[in-house]
Amino acid sequence: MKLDEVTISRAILSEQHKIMTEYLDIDCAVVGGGPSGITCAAILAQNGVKVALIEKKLSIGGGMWGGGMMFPRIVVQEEARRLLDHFGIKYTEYEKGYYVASSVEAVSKSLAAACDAGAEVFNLTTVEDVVVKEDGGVSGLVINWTAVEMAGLHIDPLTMRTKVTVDATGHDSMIAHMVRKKGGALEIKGEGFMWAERAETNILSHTKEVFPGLIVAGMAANAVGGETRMGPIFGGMLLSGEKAANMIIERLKK
Ligand code: 48H
Ligand code: FE2
Repeated sequence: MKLDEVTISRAILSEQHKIMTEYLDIDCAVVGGGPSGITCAAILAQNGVKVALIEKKLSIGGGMWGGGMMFPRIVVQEEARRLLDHFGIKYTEYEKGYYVASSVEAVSKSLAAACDAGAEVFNLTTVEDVVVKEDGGVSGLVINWTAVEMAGLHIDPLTMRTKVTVDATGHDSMIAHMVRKKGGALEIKGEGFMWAERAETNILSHTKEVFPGLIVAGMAANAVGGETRMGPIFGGMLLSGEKAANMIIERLKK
């Protein structure tokens, strides 16, 4: 077949324009494409929720790619093994209840599941603010190209409307900080020292709506909740993403 460069360009622009326009109004935005955000977006999409996974970096995966200290392996405990199975991620049992998986496979397969189910991924996109109107809850996100932020250019953003937003931005809990900075009634307690068992035990109780329309998941949940960190055990991230998704599915049914 004959190839035309301009047709290639037009195909990209036309398709992405269609998708972006369609996704300006969605059920749920998951901000942050780390393990908790991917899991959340995958389960939402698998349940028919119109969900955008927004990631500021080029690649999705957040802190999971690097495993523990760049050894590309993650540990997942018994309680979360079913989520490895759910995504078809292979693992070996190191000791009773300690499962070891490839971090690269874990990112790839969970992300593939999210894409297969219809989650739309917006990478290279930074959430720089939230929309809060008279009802007092988060009802939208203010987005811009990450490249604009990196270049320090003063270019105004665009906005998308959401019924619910998930802050899955990891240690920095960026969305919660934005809400608080602008006077939202939201307490951010800050992340504690390393204590894996405590962090993994309590993460689900911190995975909750912390401000109307805003649910925190993954490391952001522990950072907002004043909880400890856990190092390269990822069961809590997967379970937290799943819990956030289930809360949203229930809410959208009402
Ligand atoms: C768009 C943004 C923005 C923004 C940030 O850090 P993550 O992997 O997050 P989690 O919570 O799913 O997983 C945490 C895990 O990776 C980890 O660090 C663990 C378990 N640590 C334990 C320990 O002891 O250290 O991913 C968050 C993602 C990243 O990819 C960011 O680039 C992205 O969010 N992000 N995306 N707009 N404003 N801010
Ligand atoms: Fe971390």
